Amino acid sequence: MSKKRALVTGITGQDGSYLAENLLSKGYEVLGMVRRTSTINFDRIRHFQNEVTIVQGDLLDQMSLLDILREYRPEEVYNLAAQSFVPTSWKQPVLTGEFTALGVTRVLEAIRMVDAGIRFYQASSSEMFGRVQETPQKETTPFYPRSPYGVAKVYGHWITVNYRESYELYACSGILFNHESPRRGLEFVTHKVTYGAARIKLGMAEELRLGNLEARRDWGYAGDYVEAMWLMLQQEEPDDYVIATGETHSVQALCEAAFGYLGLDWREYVECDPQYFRPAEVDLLVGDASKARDRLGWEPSVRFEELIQLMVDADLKALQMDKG
Ligand code: NAP
Ligand code: F7E
Repeated sequence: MSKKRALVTGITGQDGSYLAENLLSKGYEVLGMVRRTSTINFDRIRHFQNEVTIVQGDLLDQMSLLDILREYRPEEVYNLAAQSFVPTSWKQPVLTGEFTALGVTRVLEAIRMVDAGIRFYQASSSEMFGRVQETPQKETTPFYPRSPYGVAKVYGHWITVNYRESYELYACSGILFNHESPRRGLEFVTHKVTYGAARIKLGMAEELRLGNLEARRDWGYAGDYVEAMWLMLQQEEPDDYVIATGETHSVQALCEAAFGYLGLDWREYVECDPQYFRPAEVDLLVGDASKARDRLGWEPSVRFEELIQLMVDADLKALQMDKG
């Protein structure tokens, strides 16, 4: 039997790297879309780079997406590429809209034109709930985004639903709450804290400057969340699902967990810095993933404390290796 073929946009990102590994372990042939950069940024995929086919394309470039689908004819497309950092979306709102919103339409148009049988996953986000209209948030909770990123993701979600309803595409929107790992970008708060605490522990830094310590998030493990993406594309009917742990913790609790694990008191090292506060904040997110549990059989396997500890351990190890 021939292998199933999947295209992953954003393969060089956190989720793309875990999803590609996950698909390879299931026997898939994996195509990874990368955009042109002057220096190759394959840090997250280097260890399995030879097992995937790298194809060049960009969410800004419709022809490149059409060409990839025409040439490789994947059965599944996972659209993970985006401008994903919320603060940058205020600095570059138009570019964020081009990548994170219109980019989704470009992928869907390419699917519609090349093969409407291709199954499509869209990386939607809990940031769409923004100023939350109910708690916990589930698939039916109304959206109220609070950043240009959140607004762009609402567009991406609805265009996915619209193409499903207009053209009968098998298109799913996965509404994923924050998920983290040692491969998370260092600018996101979990990794900023675990890396910062590890540097302080090793005597490489003296303080850590953060923004709003009161914001609360539902943090899960990226490795668990990519399995949910795959499960969504294996059902009889396409649908939308919230993926979350159902627990919420503040940024302060994150500091307590990371510094505490290293035997440090976070209050001695963390400074609040106004530059990290946002023009509009998402104060509280906590998801209800019971639909995913009931229909996909999906459950998170890593809880908050364990997640933070595995990230601290990975940062300590990497920093010690750097030190020689
Ligand atoms: P990430 O680490 O920031 O990765 C983003 C990926 O998108 C990178 O591979 C990046 O390529 C690529 N990309 C950006 N612009 C592109 C363009 N114009 N054309 C082609 N590729 C482009 O993000 P992540 O954490 O893995 O998240 C994956 C997806 O899930 C994103 O859509 C994000 O918005 C969404 N999401 C994430 C979370 C979360 O908690 N992680 C939660 C909900 C939704 P370069 O390496 O070249 O920059
Ligand atoms: O912020 C607060 C900040 O940048 C979390 C993306 O993957 O998840 C991510 O978006 C919270 C916010 O993630 C700092 O104000 C305090 O309330 O780690 P973050 P995010 O904005 O929730 C969603 C689901 C996505 O879809 C996005 O793509 O932490 N915070 N101090 C800080 N945040 C940062 N980054 N840096 C600080 O110093």
